[in-house]
Amino acid sequence: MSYEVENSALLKWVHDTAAWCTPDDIHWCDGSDEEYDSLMAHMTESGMATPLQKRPHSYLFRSDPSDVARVEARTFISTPNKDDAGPTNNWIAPDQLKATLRHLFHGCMRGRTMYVIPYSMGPLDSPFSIIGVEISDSPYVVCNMRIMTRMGKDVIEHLGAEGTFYPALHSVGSEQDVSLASPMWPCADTDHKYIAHFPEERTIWSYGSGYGGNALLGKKSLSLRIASYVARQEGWMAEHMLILRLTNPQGRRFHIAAAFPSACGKTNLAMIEPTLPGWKAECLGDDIAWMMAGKDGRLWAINPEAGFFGVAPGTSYATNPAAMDTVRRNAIFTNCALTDDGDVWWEGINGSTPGHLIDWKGHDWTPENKDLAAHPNARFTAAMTECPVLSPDWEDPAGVPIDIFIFGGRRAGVVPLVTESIDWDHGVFMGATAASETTAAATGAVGNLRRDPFAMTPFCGYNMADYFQHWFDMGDVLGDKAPRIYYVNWFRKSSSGKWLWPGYGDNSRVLKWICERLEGKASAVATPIGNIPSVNDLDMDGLDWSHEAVEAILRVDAEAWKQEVLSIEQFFAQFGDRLPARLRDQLLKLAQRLNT
Ligand code: SAT
Ligand code: MN
Repeated sequence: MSYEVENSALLKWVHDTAAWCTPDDIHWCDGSDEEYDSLMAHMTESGMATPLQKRPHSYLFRSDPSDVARVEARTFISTPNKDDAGPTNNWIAPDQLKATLRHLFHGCMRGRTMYVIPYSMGPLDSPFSIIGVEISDSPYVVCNMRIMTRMGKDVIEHLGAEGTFYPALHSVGSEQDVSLASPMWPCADTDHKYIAHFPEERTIWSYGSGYGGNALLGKKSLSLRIASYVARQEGWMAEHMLILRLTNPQGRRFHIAAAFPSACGKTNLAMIEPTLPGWKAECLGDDIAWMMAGKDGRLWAINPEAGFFGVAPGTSYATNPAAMDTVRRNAIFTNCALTDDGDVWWEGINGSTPGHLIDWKGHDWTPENKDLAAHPNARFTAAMTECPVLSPDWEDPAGVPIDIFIFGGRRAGVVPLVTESIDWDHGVFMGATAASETTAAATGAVGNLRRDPFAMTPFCGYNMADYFQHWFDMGDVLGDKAPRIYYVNWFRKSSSGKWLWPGYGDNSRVLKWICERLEGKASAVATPIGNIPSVNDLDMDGLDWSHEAVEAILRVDAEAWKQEVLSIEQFFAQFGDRLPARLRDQLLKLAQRLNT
């Protein structure tokens, strides 16, 4: 140990866990450059990591082909009472789940080193911040946690003798369970994977996966699942949202928090480079927002993370130049393809397709190959500080005051480009009924429509109906200082299947309309589903567009929305009596507006 640990609760937990998981060694992480480099050197030696000749201080990893995304079917919210986990979560009683896991974790670290990873979600000096300690037998996890969180010695110092921490235990699986999987990227087969959360104890146990949200437990597990549970108890919010600052040509700042399901463009919007002259965007976060009412009555937000874990495919200098610059150095890539001259490559990176690659499974690949060279959920890990459009205030311990909430998802039809909520309750209804076609970020079929309220379905650590109520309660607290709520859909298609909206930097046109609504400058048309810009309200300067095309993307089809009402009714039914009356009331009002 390169530092003194005085926290007896931590020492005891580490000692007990070692006795149970029986690692060969224990390594207390200090978070230093030397530690990172030495772990990378070891992983390079063992063949797990490939240093990239073309990108300074960057490495490529390939997962086992079965361990490429979050496993929602194996993710559990283990509250004593099943109803407290609710119908959208998998549940096993804590005693039973712990018994199963005790057995699996028993001796599981034999032959490996156990890493103790102290980390802080949020800047150490922020009242928002939470200290976690992850125990893991994966050096890949250590290196990713170093980028994604504030990790190491400073956290131990801050914790002191008496401080409390949220414990998270992670193993890629015992030798017995991983024997069939690739030795380079150990993981257990699907039936033995468990991403288990015990919200009452603020504890996480994750077994059998080394991938992303399954293994980097500060992210989805602590900062969303456990934090959302705690936030409700304590009266704050933990949301699956990017944070963005937009400054208009007159210098007025707007802070936006936006929720979209995984792999629906949060990172792109978080790093948007507006195509509208005079508008400036700064990134504060791309995945998670923790928010509290401040003394001034407004809602203040921080990003608890210190890095990006973004989807690589589709990222290019055309779609997200800031992300491309963010990963030029000091990055980790997972399941991207490798070029012959030692760079990473993925579908949609633009430029000519190389004549030869090593694909994400480690096989030779040529353009004739029908398989994708990079996995569609291939990822990059990069520090926030590498981002060229990072806001200088990204680490402000007080956070930033949120003016605007945006919800959205992928919808080929029905949902217009942008809709303004009528009031807070209607905005909560919009968030609660958000729907999206599924992506590769979770295992399972891609392209199916699912309701994903507030983009929190896989991340809410308690009954979603209570979560809806929490949103109403927060609205009551914030009153007229509450952010205004919008719903966007960048993904609407024409009947011939073409995208109707250019997206990316041109999304600034929609953001401009939203900001001007807040200023009382822009007009809107009231429709049964909310307020929508008329064609002339959107700034289309410099775009090659037709009146009909913009009309098509703003169209509200009442008949399609009547079908939507039926589907929402069905979706709400699963929550039974626990569904807030205010949501039922919103559905009724929508149906009435559509029928008149
Ligand atoms: O793998 S993660 O859960 O971290 C990424 C995501 O699905 O959003
Ligand atoms: Mn996410």
